[in-house]
Amino acid sequence: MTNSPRSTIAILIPCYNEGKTVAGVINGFRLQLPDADIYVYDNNSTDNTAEEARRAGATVRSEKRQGKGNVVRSMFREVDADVYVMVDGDGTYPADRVYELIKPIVAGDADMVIGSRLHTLSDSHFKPLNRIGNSLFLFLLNSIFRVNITDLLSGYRAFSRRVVKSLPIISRGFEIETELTVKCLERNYRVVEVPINLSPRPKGSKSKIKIFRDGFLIFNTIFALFRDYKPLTAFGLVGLILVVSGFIPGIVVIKEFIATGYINRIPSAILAVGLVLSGLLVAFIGLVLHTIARRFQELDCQLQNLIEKIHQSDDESL
Ligand SMILES: Nc1nc2c(ncn2[C@@H]2O[C@H](COP(=O)(O)OP(=O)(O)O)[C@@H](O)[C@H]2O)c(=O)[nH]1
Ligand SMILES: [Mg+2]
Repeated sequence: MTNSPRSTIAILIPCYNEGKTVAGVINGFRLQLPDADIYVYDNNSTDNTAEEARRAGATVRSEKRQGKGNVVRSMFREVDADVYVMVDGDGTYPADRVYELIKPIVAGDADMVIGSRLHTLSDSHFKPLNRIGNSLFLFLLNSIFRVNITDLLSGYRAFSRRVVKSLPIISRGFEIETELTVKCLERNYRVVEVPINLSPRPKGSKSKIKIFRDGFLIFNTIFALFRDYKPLTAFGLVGLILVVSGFIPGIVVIKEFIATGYINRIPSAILAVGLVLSGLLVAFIGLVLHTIARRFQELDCQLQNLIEKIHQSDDESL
């Protein structure tokens, strides 16, 4: 590995009741990266996750606010390293692919590397419902944000310090992966995917995803990000639908007016005007939000440059 002597690596494992598998995950990563710092963030587990993790030699911290997003936020804030790897504590992700994951980050070629379970080169054990859900979200994401990601929800990722320390994340639960992906792409961070194979969870170990509740939250996150990051498209689309639906009663009224010179269908006329005006208003709001979002993007960019300059001058003065 082309790791510089100063590159420190942190393995972050968010855990909720993973007592059966967490030690295996820690040992797997220790074998691959003996010098890495391994952190397990225990989230009010009711089993022996914390003891198992401690016994396997990981640094165990506890996070009281339930939810993977809450845990990831605390991890990102508290842990200091140059390269970060995040992985599930359920033993489904292959530790021996970690080199492939961190290679682009260490080489400075990427800011986030996603271990993709759905890559054409992957051979993953997926439950059919999860596979369908994932493809549906991917289709939405790829069409809204015009990106080309093959796995939106993978929990096996590597990050540069820049992403970990500067990406503002607000998700509390399993929407975290969606948020990380979209925000990295929107900030123009370099996102790379590496194929990995997903193994099934061992018997007796349970997935924490609740398909409908978490599916709804992920949907919600995609739409919230759509609204916030692409307001002109989001509001423009709603505006267009309203204007077009205004034409349906409108055309009847216009035809009648052309034929008779009178407007007898007053309710239709009011409805048409109402729909067209609200459509225009919504589109106009989209335009205003778009301008504001652009200005914020510029500000964000300047802020990033400033932070980098400060870091550079800090490094030079050391
Ligand atoms: N800290 C924390 N970790 C969680 C929580 N829910 C799930 N996790 C962990 O997040 C990872 C992913 O969850 P998992 O159930 O494996 O989701 P799946 O991989 O999509 O089936 C696992 O390591 C879980 O232990 C939670 O509320 N808090
Ligand atoms: Mg998992």
